[in-house]
Amino acid sequence: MKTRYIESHVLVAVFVFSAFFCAAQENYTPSKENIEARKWFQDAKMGMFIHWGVYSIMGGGGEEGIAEWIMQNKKITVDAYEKLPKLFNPTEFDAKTWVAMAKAAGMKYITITTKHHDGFAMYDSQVSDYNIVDSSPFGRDIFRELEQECKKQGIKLFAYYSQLDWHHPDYFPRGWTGRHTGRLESGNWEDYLKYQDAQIKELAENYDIAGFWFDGWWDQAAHKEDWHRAVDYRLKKDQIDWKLGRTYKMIHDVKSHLLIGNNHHEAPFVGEDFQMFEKDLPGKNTTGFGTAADDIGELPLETCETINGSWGFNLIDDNHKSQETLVKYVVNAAGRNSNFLLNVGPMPNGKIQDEHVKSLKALGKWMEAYGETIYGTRGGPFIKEDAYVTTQKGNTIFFHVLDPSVKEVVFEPGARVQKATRYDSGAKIKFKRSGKKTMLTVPVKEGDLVTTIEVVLKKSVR
Ligand code: FHN
Repeated sequence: MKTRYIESHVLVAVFVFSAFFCAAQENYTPSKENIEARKWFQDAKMGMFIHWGVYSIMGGGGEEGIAEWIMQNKKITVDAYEKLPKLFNPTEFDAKTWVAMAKAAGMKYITITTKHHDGFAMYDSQVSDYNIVDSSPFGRDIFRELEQECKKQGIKLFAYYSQLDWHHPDYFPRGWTGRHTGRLESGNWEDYLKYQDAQIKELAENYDIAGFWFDGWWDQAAHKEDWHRAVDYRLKKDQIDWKLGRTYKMIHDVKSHLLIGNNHHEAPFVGEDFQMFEKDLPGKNTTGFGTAADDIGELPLETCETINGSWGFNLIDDNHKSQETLVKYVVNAAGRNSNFLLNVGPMPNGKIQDEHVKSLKALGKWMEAYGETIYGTRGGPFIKEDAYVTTQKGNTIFFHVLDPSVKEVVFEPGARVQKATRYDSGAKIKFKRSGKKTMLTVPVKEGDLVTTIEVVLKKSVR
């Protein structure tokens, strides 16, 4: 099947307008609505990430560590890969079930792949027929169905969109991936950007979304055959110009409240509204390709992590994270003023696998009991790596003790401690002052995943 792409003269119209203003992006000032959206985002604290596409049919090919990267890792050509959409018929997909599951887990938004690196659109794109409505037997716009269901159930929807594209003939020069797809070694980069922006524009205009989660910029940041050498991909040499300013300006002109984040693993670029960290708490960079501590900007933060070891569905990946691990991730993120975006990779039949339904329910149980210590808070003033973190709301500080061997916490509150209690039972906790310091006794109980103490100060401190 040869894919129909919209004629370039139509795209020029999109581009002439936005190109003229691209410089203006450098002076980006978020609108009042955008600032309000950022506050909502920071209060929301937790979302569900969903990696779902025709790659889910392959289930990772029986190999750990790949799922949505199967086209790259197994060097599948475009011609071969285009057979997959014809097999994609997720008859058990039900937006109501997914949204209800996210809500019950304590999530306030969903971020789903509208197009991953394979180039296949999981929404009814008018720009290319390489999409779920025009090119699969399923023929339904799952993004529209999720948009409608999110509105009904009162949570927000974000669009993950991969700038990297292993299918489009004009994604040229190639980056350090997508070099075994059988495409001609030629193409027009500007035409690809027009195509990319036309899809982004139709998502922004035609769907009621809260923002964009971009990915794939890093592919052009370095021409490396070997992913593992990409750690030096911050090298600025021979970098292709993504003209992000033009894209961001176009989005904010369509709807100024849309929140833009880009998983480029660099410090935030002008025009972005939140900063994400992949498989890491802000600035930890345990992955090696992440964002270093000194690159944490002033924007709202979001950490994303897989519920097992894979983003897309992987048949043999049984590294399912425990309830304790997930709860501690939420708490550690919130303690560092960051949201937590937890990923599931649904199966090709449209269902989320049982192990992850169970994990989400367990997380929701904790959030139901302790959500008040997370939602609407900001990172607290006290933290001791692996021992405890704090979240804060006004003059109340929640100490989340992560290590059960910690029996006391000593801190300088900066204001008089009026009350200290176990959050769950309200049982008073002994504390004593010594000079500027206060010492809290930590009443760890059997079964605590995290021991949360509520400390009320005479006045708010930062
Ligand atoms: O290559 C993608 C990967 O498939 C996945 O989408 C993650 C999610 O954060 N982002 C890229 C890897 O950095």
